[in-house]
Amino acid sequence: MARYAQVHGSVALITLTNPPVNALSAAVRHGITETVTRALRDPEVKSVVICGENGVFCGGADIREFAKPMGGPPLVPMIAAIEEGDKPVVAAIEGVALGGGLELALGCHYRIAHTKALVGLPEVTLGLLPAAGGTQRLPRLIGIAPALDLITTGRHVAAQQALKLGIVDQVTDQSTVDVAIQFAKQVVGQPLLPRKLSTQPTPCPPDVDILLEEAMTQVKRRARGAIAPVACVMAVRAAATLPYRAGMQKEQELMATLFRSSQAHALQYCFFAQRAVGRWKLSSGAHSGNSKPRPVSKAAVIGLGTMGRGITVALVKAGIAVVAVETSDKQLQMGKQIVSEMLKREAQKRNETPRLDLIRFTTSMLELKDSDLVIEAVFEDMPLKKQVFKELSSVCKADAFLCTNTSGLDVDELAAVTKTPELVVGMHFFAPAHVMKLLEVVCGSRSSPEAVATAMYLGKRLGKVSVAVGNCPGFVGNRMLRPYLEEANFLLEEGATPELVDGALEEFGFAMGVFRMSDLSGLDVGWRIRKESGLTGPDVDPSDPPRRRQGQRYSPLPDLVCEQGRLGQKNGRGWYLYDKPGGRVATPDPKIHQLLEEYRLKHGIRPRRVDRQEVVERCLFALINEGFRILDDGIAAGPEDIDMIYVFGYGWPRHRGGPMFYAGMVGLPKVLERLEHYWQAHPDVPHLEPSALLRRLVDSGSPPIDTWRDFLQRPHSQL
Ligand code: 3H9
Repeated sequence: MARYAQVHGSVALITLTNPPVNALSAAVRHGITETVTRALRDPEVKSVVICGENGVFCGGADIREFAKPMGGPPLVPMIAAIEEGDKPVVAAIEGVALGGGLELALGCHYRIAHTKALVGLPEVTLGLLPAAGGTQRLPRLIGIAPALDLITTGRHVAAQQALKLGIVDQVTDQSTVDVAIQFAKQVVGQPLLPRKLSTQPTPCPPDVDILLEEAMTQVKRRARGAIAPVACVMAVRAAATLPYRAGMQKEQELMATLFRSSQAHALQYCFFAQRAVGRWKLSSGAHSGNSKPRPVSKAAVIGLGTMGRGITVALVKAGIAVVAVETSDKQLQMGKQIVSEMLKREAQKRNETPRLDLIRFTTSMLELKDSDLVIEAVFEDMPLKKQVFKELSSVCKADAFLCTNTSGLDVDELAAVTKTPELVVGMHFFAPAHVMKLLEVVCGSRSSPEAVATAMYLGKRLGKVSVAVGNCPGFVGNRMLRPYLEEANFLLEEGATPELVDGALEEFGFAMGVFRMSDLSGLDVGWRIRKESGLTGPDVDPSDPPRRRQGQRYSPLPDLVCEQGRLGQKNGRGWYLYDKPGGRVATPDPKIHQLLEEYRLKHGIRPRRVDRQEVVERCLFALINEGFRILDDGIAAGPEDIDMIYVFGYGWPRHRGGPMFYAGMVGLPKVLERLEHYWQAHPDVPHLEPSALLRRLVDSGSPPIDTWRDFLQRPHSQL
């Protein structure tokens, strides 16, 4: 796990060997301890170089070992032994030096990095802090402010930037190991004490207390309830105010608390779930391992509305040529102007030239004849989409993939109007499509494994977390959103206000509560869908009472709000009042409170006090319950898929792991009991009826989430 070699007579070369990222497993730590001891003892060895196999220095502690009892030598004394030794040790950093990997490098006396290397302390993203001396050595090396930035955000820093910050001593585009070996020979005999970071004072500006206080305020505001960023600031404060040993003591204490926290478990679950969703599997037996994607060098986007523009920008950013189609010259010019501005802004951020040359804007569908893959992003209207797909089927080459960016319409119905239904697949992007990380890849009943593989791979190229889902109304994300929104409306009827509901959900960790989110998306979107489904408007069954539709409870409140011309942020009035049309500053609106009071009076509802716990339980347990149904229906392969959809597409707080993980944390019996309770109180709300899968899991003793797949009964799997 750590290879030892003696090179050029006097340099010991220690190579970490634990593919793919040389994580510091017990065996690797054992290997390092043994080889370093050997190098320090060998009189022939004058200096040491530590590097990693296969062009990767080290990805940090082995996260898979966190769930097991600790074995092997601990990191802190291992790194201390390297630093305390009397021979210079040089870290040769290729690929990445992250977390414990960078902490190991900070314990070395010198650091040489390859130009393409990345360094960072991402522990905070796993609910932890750098607890192998990172919070104490990094501030001593680069100062409090930059160390706070790196440790509290966990961001990766490219080699040149690391050089500027003083994290590395030299950057090379040659063989890093060769350069490090030469360097190691040259520094023999030079004083080592100034290179031992633990012996150095932390450089502190005179206003360090203010700096730390401001950092704490900022971190708390951004953290949305996550505890690790707060602990990171406390640990850096210790580096600024305490001697090294006492600082290390504080680092250990804080780590012990974090390590046991449910947030750390949730964030580590997310780390693995994010990677697991890439390994998709269909009930036909096709999976990511046996289905090859086809290359996409030329794509097309139909429709340059909000979604089409974002998708075009995402494709161009990935270096893919795009034909962008609109129906009229006017629409085309408008789309072209906005896309160009978006691309310029994006390029400016990255200090690059905008690749406008990659896009061909046209009103002619005939220009699609050599596109490898087309993404339709027209208005969410089935007859219109069908017409587009018919046309695509006749103008595109026979093997072109035809994708629809629908947020919930039937992919099979669209596929049925084409000559190649096996090449039709859904690609559900989230707005803004060039920013949001989630892509739902909707597998129709006739989508070929190659079509699914290509859409999944394209998503990866666009930097998305792609999740394969089955075809049903709303797919996974929007299907689960429906009970969530409905419960929020029912709570308003019963006595809550938009700000109470949003406050509870934001306190839970959502970036935005349900009503602020609806205002942002535009209230007319849902209104149109409700009209089309006969829930409101002229098609409503006249025998339905006002608060009942299609045999179940219905709240017409969102329709009333729209009828008053309140469409959300875009016209400055929705569930809240905004500073201006398109403005973002939301204030509670007395007119909404009045509307609620009149509504309750009209319908004879006596308002009652709704507390925050009820908001969280009613909204989130209803959403989770639908998640269990989705699993049983075979619309999502496993709970990880649902969780990643919610974390990356719907603002679910990552430190709570996603809805299904959260259900496990709360305890499935409790979720079941609360759903039973609310269903009894509201028997006309079918989504509160506990799902069969939830009951089966509870009956089976509430097994851990990684075994839930064994309990799925999927006679009609859609995947
Ligand atoms: C830490 O260091 C605590 C310390 O302060 C000490 C405290 C005492 N462990 O992402 P990829 C696996 S905490 C175990 O697809 P890429 C990963 O699961 C750690 N496994 O590749 C995947 O497995 P699979 C701080 C790990 O090239 C495979 O490697 N470090 C680890 O896109 C490939 O990964 C971090 O937070 C690990 N540390 O990205 C860094 N890292 O094939 C976490 C990766 O079975 N890692 N795996 O799905 C990363 O950010 C990325 O993996 C990295 C490579 C950038 C390294």
